[in-house]
Amino acid sequence: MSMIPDNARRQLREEGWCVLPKLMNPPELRRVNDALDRVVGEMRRRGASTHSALLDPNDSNIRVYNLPDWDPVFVELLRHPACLEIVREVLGEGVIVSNFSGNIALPGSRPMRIHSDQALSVPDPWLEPWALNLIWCLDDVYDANGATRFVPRSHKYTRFSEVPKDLAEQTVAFEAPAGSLIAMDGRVWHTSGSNRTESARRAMLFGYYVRDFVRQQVNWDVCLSPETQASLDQGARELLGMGPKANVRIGSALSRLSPDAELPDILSQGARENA
Ligand SMILES: O=C(O)CCC(=O)C(=O)O
Repeated sequence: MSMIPDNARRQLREEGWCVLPKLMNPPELRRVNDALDRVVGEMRRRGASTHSALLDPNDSNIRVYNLPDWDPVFVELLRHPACLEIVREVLGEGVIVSNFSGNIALPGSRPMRIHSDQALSVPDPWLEPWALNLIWCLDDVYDANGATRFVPRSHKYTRFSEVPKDLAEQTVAFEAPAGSLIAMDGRVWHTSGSNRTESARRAMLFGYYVRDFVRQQVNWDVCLSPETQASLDQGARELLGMGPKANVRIGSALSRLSPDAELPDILSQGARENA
């Protein structure tokens, strides 16, 4: 049975986003939050910076990269059945994880620059979704605590020249209870909000999935430790796009010498798949 209600599916297609509320139950949410707290504690213990000065105006944003290397729970999140269902529906069967990182916006945090993630990975024109963000809310997220801000329907912009200069002024904040998953078309223009609260944390995890011919932001073969790599099963390795082979799936029927498939069949099959 589908985990994605029809109205959410329609909203994702037409508006570029949808929220699947409370996909994690309280113990699951606690487990993920505990893991994230451990990561931040360990980064501090090692003296690693949690401030990305290239992205964030001040150090009230705590950035955590390479999540699958820190705890198996993050690999489980990437493979959550709802995530796999929705990425396959939007991007098709050939999907890999380009990046998985966390951004904890503490009081005083300020917005980064507005962008679409597909525009970070793929030159224009952006005619189809080649990327999808699946964002886990580890706290209630809302305007005042700096929830991600986005421009509804901005996935319709196909070129840099179409993107309005005042786009940052058209954003609205996501609102979702802790444990929810936000699905956002990779072409949606968005930014982080300002956390204007006294004490409310806003932690969100950003799973960035792409079609498997798009080069990943992270090379997992290099970034995951040998121990993590050894712990991954074949399904996880494939989802992370790991191993000696990279971009060989799409044209495989075309190049393979096979007595069962003649060129005209392959050409019409390819035309159907690309339609
Ligand atoms: O933290 C957020 O709300 C947005 C983060 C983001 O868009 C990014 O890191 O690219």
